[in-house]
Amino acid sequence: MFEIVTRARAHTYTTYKMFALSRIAKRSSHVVEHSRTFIAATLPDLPYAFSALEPVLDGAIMEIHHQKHHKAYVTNFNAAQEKYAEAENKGDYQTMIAMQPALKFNGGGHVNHAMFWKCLTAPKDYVLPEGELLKMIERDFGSLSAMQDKFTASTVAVQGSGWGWLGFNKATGKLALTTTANQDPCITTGLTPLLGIDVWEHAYYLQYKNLRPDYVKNIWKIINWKVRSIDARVVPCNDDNMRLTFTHRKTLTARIMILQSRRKSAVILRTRCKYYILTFLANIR
Ligand code: MN3
Repeated sequence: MFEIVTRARAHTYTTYKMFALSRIAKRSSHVVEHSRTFIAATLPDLPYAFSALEPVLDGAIMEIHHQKHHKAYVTNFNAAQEKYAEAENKGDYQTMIAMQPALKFNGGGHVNHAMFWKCLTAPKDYVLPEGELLKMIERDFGSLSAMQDKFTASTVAVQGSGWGWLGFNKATGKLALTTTANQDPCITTGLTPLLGIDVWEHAYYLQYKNLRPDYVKNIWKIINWKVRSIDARVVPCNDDNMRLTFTHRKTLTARIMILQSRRKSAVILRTRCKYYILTFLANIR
């Protein structure tokens, strides 16, 4: 899904299939030269045909939304990343700071849409949420329909362009609803996103015109609850997956280290006991 573009001072480009951000420093006699790499975003394929979501969402909307809008966010995000990398390479802090809005807007546009496509499914494949997620929805909102009503009301009320979200609050262990303006990702509110609905006019206007409430009410018929599970709380269907997997790995490593140190302590204790017993036996002889 990603490829890394490495920009070196010599203006040579090399592409690696890697998943990590890295920095290589080369020393010469007078200068420290940095080659900055960044993860170039790529437009993901839709997991269904453009027309698969009809009659809730027209194929024409899906095609333009994915091929034009999402693609533009990807292109502009990569251009911003490259410009940022160049500025960082030169220690040009003014430009680095000035690039933040472009990174947030276009990067947000990319991650939000990449998640949005996965949140939808063909009407024929629709199934209700179940298991741990349903239990959490019922615990935190009373019922699925109560959550949907609250979500619809807050999302329809977004002023201008933005997104409605169902997220998980790691601090409280509860689900929560929120909205964001423009392309601000859900994570900027402190919630881990589980479900996002795009209420930019480009997402519905061709079909629903000015009737945003009808669009949001109808979209519940094509929400893909199948990918939600207990894991949805910690593994949302977006690019956070890698970071969270890394967190899991770190936790696992920490647990192994504790176990190893306990085992080591036990061995030391056994050795010491043996030593004391032998010393004691030697003394009484
Ligand atoms: Mn959109």
